[in-house]
Amino acid sequence: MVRSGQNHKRKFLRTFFVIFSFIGVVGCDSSSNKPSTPTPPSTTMVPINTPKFNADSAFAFVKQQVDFGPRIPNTKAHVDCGNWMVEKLKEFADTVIVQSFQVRAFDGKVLNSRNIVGSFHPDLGNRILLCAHWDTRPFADQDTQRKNEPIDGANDGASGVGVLLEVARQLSIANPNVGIDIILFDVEDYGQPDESDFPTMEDSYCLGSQYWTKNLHRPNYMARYGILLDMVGSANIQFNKEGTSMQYASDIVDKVWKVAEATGFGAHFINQQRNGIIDDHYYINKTLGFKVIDLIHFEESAPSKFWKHWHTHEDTIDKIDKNSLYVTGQTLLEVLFREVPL
Ligand code: AHN
Ligand code: ZN
Repeated sequence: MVRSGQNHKRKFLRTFFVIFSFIGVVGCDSSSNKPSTPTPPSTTMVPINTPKFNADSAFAFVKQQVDFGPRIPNTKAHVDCGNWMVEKLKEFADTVIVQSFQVRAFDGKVLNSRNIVGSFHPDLGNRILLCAHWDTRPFADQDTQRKNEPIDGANDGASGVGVLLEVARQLSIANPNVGIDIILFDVEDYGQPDESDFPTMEDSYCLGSQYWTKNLHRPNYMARYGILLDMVGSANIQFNKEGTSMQYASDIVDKVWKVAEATGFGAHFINQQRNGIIDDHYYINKTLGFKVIDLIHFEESAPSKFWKHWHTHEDTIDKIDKNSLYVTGQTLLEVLFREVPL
C-alpha cells in the first residue's frame, strides 16, 4: 500500500512536471515577455535535415560541359562553357565573382583563363570552400594513340564541376549554418607531359589555383577548411586518404571519412593512405593559412596512380556513374549540414 501510494504520488508529480514544462515550452515559443532560460546548444539534439543530392541533375551538368567540346583555354568551347557556368552559378549563388587572367604555359602559349567563384552567404565569417577544376587537358599523353589530341574530360574536370553545380542548386533551396564558396579553377590540366621537348617548367599544373592563391577574389579571404573534387565520376568510386591531404589536413580527412561512414558510404572511403599528389589543394595548403583535402579516385590496378582512363581518349561521358556522383555529392551535403554555427 505504501509503495503504491508513493507510486501514485510520483505519477502525480510526473504529470505535474510534464504539464508544467509543456506550459514552459509553449510560453517560450509564443514569445511572452517573461525571460526564459536559454537552453544550452546540444549537437545530439540538433536534427540534421540534409537535402537529398540529385544525381540525375549532377549528371546533366556533367554532360552539358562535355557537349561543349574539350574546354581548352583559347577555344570557343572553353569560352562558351565558362559563360554557361557563370550563368548557372548566378542562378544558384548569392554572389558570383569572375577572375579573368592570362598565364603562360610550359609551351610558351599565353592562355586566357577564368576562375569562377560562387558564394553563399558572403557575409558570414564561418566559411567552407568547395572546389574543382573545369578546364580540359589538351593532350592524351597517357594514351597509346592520338596522344596530341584533346580528351573529352568527362571525369577529369567535368565530374567535379557537375557535383558542385548540383550542390550549388541544393544550397539555393536550403541553407546550412556556414557560408560556402564554390571555386571552379581554370588551367589545372595544361601541365607539361613527361615526354616533352620544351625545357622543364616547375609547377606547370594548377596554374589557375596558383594564380588565385596570389590574387584572392576577396582580400584576406579565409575559409575554415576546403574540399577539392577531382575525378569523382567513375564507376565504383574509391577515395583513399591522399598523402598531401594527410600531410596538411588529416583532421579534415578524418572528419569527412567519419561523415561518409555515418551516411553509409564507408565502402567508398577507404581507410588507406596513398602517395601525396600535386593538385589544386597543394598550392592552397602550401600558400594560405587553411587546410584543403583532395577527394580523388585511386585505383590499385591502374598503370597511372589514378583512374585507369586518366588522360586518355577513354575519359568519356559513358564512363560517368551516377551513383559515384551521388556518393560524392551527398557526402559533401552531409558535411556542410552537420556544421554548427561558430
Ligand atoms: C599531377 O599529375 C602532377 N597531378 C595530377 C593532377 C591532375 C591532373 N588531376 C587531374 N588531372
Ligand atoms: Zn587531368
